[in-house]
Amino acid sequence: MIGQDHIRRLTKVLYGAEIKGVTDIDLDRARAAAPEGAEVFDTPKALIASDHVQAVVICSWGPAHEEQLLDCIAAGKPVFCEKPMVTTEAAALKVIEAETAFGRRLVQVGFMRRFDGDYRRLKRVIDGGSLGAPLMYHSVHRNASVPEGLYTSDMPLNDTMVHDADISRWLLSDEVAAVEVRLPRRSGRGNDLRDPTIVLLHMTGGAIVDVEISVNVAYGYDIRGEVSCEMGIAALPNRPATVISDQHGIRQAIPEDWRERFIDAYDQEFREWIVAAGQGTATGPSAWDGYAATLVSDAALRAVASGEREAVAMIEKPALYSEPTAIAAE
Ligand code: ISE
Repeated sequence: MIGQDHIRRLTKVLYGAEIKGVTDIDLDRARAAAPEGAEVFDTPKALIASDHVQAVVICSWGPAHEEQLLDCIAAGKPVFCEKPMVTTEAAALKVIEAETAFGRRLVQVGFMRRFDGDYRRLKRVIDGGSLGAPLMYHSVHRNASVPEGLYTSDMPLNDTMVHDADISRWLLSDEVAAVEVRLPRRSGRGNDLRDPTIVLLHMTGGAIVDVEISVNVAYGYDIRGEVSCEMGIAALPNRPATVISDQHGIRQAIPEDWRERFIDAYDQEFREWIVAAGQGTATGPSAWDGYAATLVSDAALRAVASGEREAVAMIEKPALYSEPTAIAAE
């Protein structure tokens, strides 16, 4: 789904990229999705190795990312990788080791919320300090539905909560120290997934984040966020949508899914990626951010099994991820 949306974005919306090749585990879908003139490759390896391919966008499912990312890094090609970057700590460490050995940032992870205007303004208010230090962040992340059969029981935490893990670290400028998970009784709406879920993130600095993950709410895609600080509250606004008043009351439309809610964020994310990739590097959320978010998902999955608070232990941050990547002005 997201691969097709990014093809549309790169061919019809943004300037500066050309799609030279496409591949998919289902080659018929690759053929159907490939824009005119793009080669359909049999395997990701063949696509990554092609001399016609300067940079790569990975939109396969999470467990396939490790090998594809390592191939891109070995080829020295900038790579945009959809979330989750990988699904295990061991895989995340391999990506970090490969990139640090290469010596230049190549990987950008698809945490598109960081490019959303509302989240950027929220962060500016928190960083500005006028409200004092953040104490709590309430994050609500609700999906109308997820593809039946394609969405496995670890995915609400690996694929969905991973956004909240990343945005919490970014908004609060802090790392996650420990994770707890609480599950209410199962919804009667006939879904095998553990859904909804409450995840508590204990940040290193003492702030606490609560995240509601729901992937089956039916009514739409509902993203909310509110940060309680020492001297006030900063919250994401409701989406601007026409307010309808009629005999049913006063209401506003809700986005159908993430493509609609984050359309501008995805566009901006790729605008910035195209510039960096054109210069042989990457900016935006890094492999370090992908690693950190993977550790949080891993800890959450352990917390489901144990019912306990599970600690998150990070390696020391390599210097490659401490400084912003230098990009020449276009
Ligand atoms: C889904 O898995 C995604 O990939 C989207 O980026 C996210 O916004 C959505 O809420 C997830 O469930």
